[in-house]
Amino acid sequence: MEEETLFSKIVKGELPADIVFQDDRVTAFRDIHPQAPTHILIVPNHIIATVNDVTTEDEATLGHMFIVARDLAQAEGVDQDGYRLLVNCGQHANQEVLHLHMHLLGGRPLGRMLPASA
Ligand code: DGP
Repeated sequence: MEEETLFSKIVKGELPADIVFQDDRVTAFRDIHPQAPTHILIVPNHIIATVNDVTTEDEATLGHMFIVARDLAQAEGVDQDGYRLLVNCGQHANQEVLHLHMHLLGGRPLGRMLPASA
């Protein structure tokens, strides 16, 4: 059996979180260290460690994450001004939690995606 993650425990209700959406495929909850007025994490309910571990069987769930992100952006009132969807993968991206997650960030100008230096 797949090893539990912080986020799989949140999905199952075994750890507390401010859950803003949940269905049979994905769960969305507020980031514990928000970096913007809206900072929500959208995770697949089943554990996919990183983008490197995605399979074709995950396609529908990953697509669904974008639908949920769109709806949450609207619900949060950030859809018109714009927002950022971000997925970190691995060490160089500072992925902290090995359970694939999409960050939804908005509510203020977010600046450039990365500093200008390559
Ligand atoms: P990343 O660097 O992409 O792996 O981002 C992990 C995010 O997860 C980070 O912004 C902080 C957030 N986070 C870590 N632990 C918890 C937790 O227990 N609860 C919640 N709500 N967020 C967490």
